[in-house]
Amino acid sequence: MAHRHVPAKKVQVGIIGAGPAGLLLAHLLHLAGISSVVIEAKSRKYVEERIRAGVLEQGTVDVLRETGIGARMDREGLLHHGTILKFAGEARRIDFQDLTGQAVMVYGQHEVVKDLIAARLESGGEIVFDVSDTRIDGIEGREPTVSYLKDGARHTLACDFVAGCDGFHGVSRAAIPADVLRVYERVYPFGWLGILAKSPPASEELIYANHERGFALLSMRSPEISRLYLQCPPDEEIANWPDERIWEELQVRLAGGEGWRLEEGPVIQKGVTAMRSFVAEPMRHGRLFLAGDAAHIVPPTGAKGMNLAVGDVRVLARGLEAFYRDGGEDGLAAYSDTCLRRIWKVQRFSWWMTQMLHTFDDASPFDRRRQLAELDYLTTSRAAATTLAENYVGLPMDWGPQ
Ligand code: FAS
Ligand code: PHB
Repeated sequence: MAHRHVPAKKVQVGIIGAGPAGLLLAHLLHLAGISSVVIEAKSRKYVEERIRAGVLEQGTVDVLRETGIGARMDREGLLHHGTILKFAGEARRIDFQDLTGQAVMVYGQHEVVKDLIAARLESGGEIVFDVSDTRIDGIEGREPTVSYLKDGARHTLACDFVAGCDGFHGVSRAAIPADVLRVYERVYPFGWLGILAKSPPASEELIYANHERGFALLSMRSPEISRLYLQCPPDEEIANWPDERIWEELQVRLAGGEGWRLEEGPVIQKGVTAMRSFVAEPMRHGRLFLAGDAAHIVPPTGAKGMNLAVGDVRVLARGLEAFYRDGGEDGLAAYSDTCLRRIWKVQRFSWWMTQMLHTFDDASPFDRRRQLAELDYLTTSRAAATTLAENYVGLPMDWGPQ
């Protein structure tokens, strides 16, 4: 069906995706006086209610505060100075503050998204929700375009640059020629069943549990709302898990044998997330830059997905700022390599946390005892605990050449 074409709109950066990556990039560019338009396939309500990540590392907290987006996070977020590992009937704490002098903030990704959308709209930013048939053209030239359908018409953004912030299932990654793109992937033999429940978290800090029946995680969104996960088969049907069964399994796996109990409550959201490690290289092709889940996925065990997306766009915003300020292209030229140095270190950490905390059907008795010995070593050696802590609170930013 032919659609009416709306005359192209000139914008410096066309951003695809209103997740943390796209929204933060638009905000950072605005502060630098660089124009952008964000286009988003879903509705505003959908993206603001989509429950995903929960832990902000120090660098993410810093950039939100430094750019005027941190007020509600500081009011409503929960500052955590450590985390608890439960295994072999024991509970042992990793003290981030003592080991690194830093902490993490527990504040839902959907809350960050709400704050970023509000800030963009308040400062006159343009976010086009409910678009379809997004297309990217001309990225190997100097005048790429992004076009999309909205209200029965095809709209076109004439850009200098395109930021592909459209997540794992977006269209941006496919715009890089197949003979240029390299993909690295590991798919795990399990997933996470996650619930959001109206029940006070039974611990002030997160609990990561390695139990013989499988991994479990106690997290939270507020003093009234718990966020809990348990390891399940990767293709698990949520229908197999009535609330009673979920709570019963969580009680066993998180109690760690010490008789400790969760306070149960109404489950207000539940779902199964598959788990993979994924990296697409390079993250730039011509005038297209990939950022966030469009370029990489980590298993959520290390609480890194959103934080990596934030790191990408901080580097990209700096490179674009230098380009528009004095024509410098070093930052943009190094963007992919700069981000990938951090991404691969975070991939390692996320894989390491996942292999250490989950049960594997093909694990031998030796593997099982070795896994428990690693947790014992990690929680009795300051050097070993420091490696977990420094990765969990976030490695120092690597800005690359400026
Ligand atoms: P996002 O996927 O957040 O945003 C991309 C946006 O692009 C979406 O809004 C999408 O609708 C839009 N889009 C896609 N195609 C488009 C198109 N063609 N045109 C226009 N718009 C398009 N991370 C953690 O750290 N901890 C967790 O517990 C955790 N849980 C997760 C659970 C699930 C189910 C998923 C999928 C991810 C989870 N993550 C978690 C990772 C998650 O937080 C991501 O890392 C984070 O959302 C990355 O942000 P973005 O790169 O902005 O991508
Ligand atoms: C969450 O609160 O959703 C969360 C916290 C830590 C993780 C993963 C998810 O490692």
